[in-house]
Amino acid sequence: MTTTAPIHTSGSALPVTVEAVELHRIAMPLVRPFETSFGRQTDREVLLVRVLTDAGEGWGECVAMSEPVYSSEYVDGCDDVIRHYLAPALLDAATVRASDVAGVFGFVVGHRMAKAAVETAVLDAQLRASGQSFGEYFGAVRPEVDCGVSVGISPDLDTLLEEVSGYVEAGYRRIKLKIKPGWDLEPVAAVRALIGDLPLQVDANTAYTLAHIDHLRELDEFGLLLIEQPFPEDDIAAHVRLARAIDTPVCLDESITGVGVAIDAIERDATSVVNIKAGRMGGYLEAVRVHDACRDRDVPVWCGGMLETGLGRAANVALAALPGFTLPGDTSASDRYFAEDLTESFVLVDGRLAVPTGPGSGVTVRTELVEAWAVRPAEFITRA
Ligand code: NPG
Repeated sequence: MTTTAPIHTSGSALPVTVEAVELHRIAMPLVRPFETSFGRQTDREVLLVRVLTDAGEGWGECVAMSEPVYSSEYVDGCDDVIRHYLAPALLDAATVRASDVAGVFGFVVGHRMAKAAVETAVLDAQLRASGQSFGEYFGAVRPEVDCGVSVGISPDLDTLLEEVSGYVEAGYRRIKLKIKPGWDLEPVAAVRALIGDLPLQVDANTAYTLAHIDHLRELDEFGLLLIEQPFPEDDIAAHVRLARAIDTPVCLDESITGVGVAIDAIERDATSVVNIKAGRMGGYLEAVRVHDACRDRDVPVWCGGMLETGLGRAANVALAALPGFTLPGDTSASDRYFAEDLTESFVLVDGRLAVPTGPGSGVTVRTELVEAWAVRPAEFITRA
């Protein structure tokens, strides 16, 4: 067992009183379409949460997609649950630290992405007021993080190889390919031939069934870092069977909704690597707990991505600087996603992004862009 850095959930950070919650809905075009086994996206609709507190403001980004195709959550649903349940509960609570927020929201079942967005906004306000960065609060141990890039399903192999070549040239330290039945061995073989021994992994987003085990075993010859979430999220047992059958490490994403599931999946040998996404787990505090549990069990973790703007990316990069994040994350530079980012841009230097050091998220939301990119008027929720 290793000793992990404790999360600084109390100490000098003073609680804040939330006076209002604002919900902003924006849409940003992606620089190129992103196709997965669950659909194709050409732009990113984003729900942003801003909390106004007695100690200043804080921002959080909700990672839910427009439609419930990655998980059951989606933007309209998150908007609704925040407006009707989470924001009123937060406004009713006298004063809160970020570490209290999960308890305040405990009466709402699920809706982790919505909860994460609000908790992050409170954490941002709290840390801005106390002058501490997300990285310091989470227990970051490095000033910059190794970055990978996630490559969508392409219309053909030539297009795929051209896209991958660009990312290799840009300096990414790992390539991840989206796969599905009918788009797996061939693209993986072609990319492996192109990139030599640069780290390569694949992500199936639940597109396979147990009937594909023999087929998936053929991936073993490509020396992949891991295969991510081949089977449905609630089927841990299927992943145990695959892990026994193949040499490629199995990594869970969608299945890991918190520390309890993470420990269970590890103890059952369903996963030997874990993808950590704070939104999927209800917030960065739970994400740190999952990191700690994995580290205690010598299970490497890496930071997933959900096509975040610079706001969400700032928090992800801070998280990815924790000691157990030993594999490059889906924490790519701003220009991999957007022509213009919502905050200052994240720029890849030698395959790495710098961890923001300013208070809170360390980045500034460009409110003129929030206004310019709005797809509906902002909603203001105040105490009843
Ligand atoms: O770089 O942010 C990124 C995208 C990384 O592939 C990525 N995310 O399944 O992990 C995933 C996938 C995803 C994207 C999931 C969008 C849901 C929505």
